Amino acid sequence: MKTKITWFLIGFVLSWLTWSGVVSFRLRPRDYTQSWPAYLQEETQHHWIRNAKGQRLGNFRVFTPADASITAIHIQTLTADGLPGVSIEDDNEDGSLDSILVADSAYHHFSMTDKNADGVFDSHDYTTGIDENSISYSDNNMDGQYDTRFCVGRMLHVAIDSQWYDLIHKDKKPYVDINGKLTPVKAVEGVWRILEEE
Ligand SMILES: [Ca+2]
Ligand SMILES: [Ca+2]
Repeated sequence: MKTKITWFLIGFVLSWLTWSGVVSFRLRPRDYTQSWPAYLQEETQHHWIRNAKGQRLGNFRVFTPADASITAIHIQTLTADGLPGVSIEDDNEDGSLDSILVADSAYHHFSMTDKNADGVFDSHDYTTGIDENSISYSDNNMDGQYDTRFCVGRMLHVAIDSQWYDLIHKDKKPYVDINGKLTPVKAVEGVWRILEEE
């Protein structure tokens, strides 16, 4: 989960903020990462933006993959950092759009994901920004209750019965501390529960 959220943050940065370097537009497909720092270019080896079509449409910049088999669109406003804006992608590469990310000019961003392409969202995330104090919250079953929260460089917190706990790993197994007692827990489709004694 930590990795997932870290990559969510990184993905946002890659997908979005670095596009602030994209200030000129050509209709022919091109690699929009060319003006990015080298480390970011390496991180985006397989991202469709490396071969994308960009165009200004009205008050927006619009990017789409040059490869028609890839399903994605990225819409920015005409500000230096492209925010506010919207990104819609096929994260699991099954041919269906399944991830919508909306970001505002203060770097708050919401994303919603339809993991099984049935047209119904399965999870959503809210991230408070991109600085080191930012927190990402995830509701992994769309019941209106966040199930995990993550601060960059800190522990993953999990919600059990509406109470937040630090997720502790011991002998490669997950636990939470409840009233001083190390209590085993498990995640079922991203929702954390106390592991019942067997
Ligand atoms: Ca779904
Ligand atoms: Ca939930």
